[in-house]
Amino acid sequence: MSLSFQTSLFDDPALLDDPVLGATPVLGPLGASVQRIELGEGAWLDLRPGWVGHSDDLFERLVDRVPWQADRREMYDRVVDVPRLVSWFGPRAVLPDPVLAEAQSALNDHYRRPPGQVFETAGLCFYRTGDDSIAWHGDKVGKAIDRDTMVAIVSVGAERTLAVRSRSGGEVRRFPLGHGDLLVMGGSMQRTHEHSIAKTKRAVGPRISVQFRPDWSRSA
Ligand SMILES: O=C(O)CCC(=O)C(=O)O
Repeated sequence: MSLSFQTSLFDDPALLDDPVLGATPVLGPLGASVQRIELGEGAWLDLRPGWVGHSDDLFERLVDRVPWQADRREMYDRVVDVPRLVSWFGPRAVLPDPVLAEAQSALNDHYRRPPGQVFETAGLCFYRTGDDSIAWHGDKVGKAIDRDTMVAIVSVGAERTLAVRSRSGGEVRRFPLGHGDLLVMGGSMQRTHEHSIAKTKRAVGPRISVQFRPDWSRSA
């Protein structure tokens, strides 16, 4: 599959090193380049723009290599279709590009995850057009809803906006994500806040989001 989108300003075409696979995606450092945003109620976000270099090449690889499936999600008492494609890689699964395994390991090192909270699954979502979206929700899998946890999102392809709001009301904050950006949701975020990717009528290109999570089904 080949899709066109505006390439990242961080991806230097002169560095393309394989006519088929393109340049090898690479990770930048974390450390001081990560910006913490406190959201209140114990929730926080970390942002690291452009963490993955050659992210457009990673996007193309994931489009081709990942076994994409239609998404369905429990909403109240029903299971409904969600407009986007998904693929899930459980603990010890071989991830669809080596840079994703490097990213998972770098995140575990940077955040020093305790037992039961180590990033070990990867959920991939493919937003093909501005019609693909995910409604307001907090991640509530397994037993993690009653404790602090972390979800790390790497975005490649075109920019889409992740919106965040407190469950108790107040302002909606918007974070444009794409082209190799990293966003990490932490603290109480999945209990006290919700997030979404809204549909847009703007002519946006396709985006893939990679979400690293603990294996919440095994969290003690
Ligand atoms: O697309 C994203 O980056 C967010 C996806 C998300 O919130 C989810 O799948 O639960």
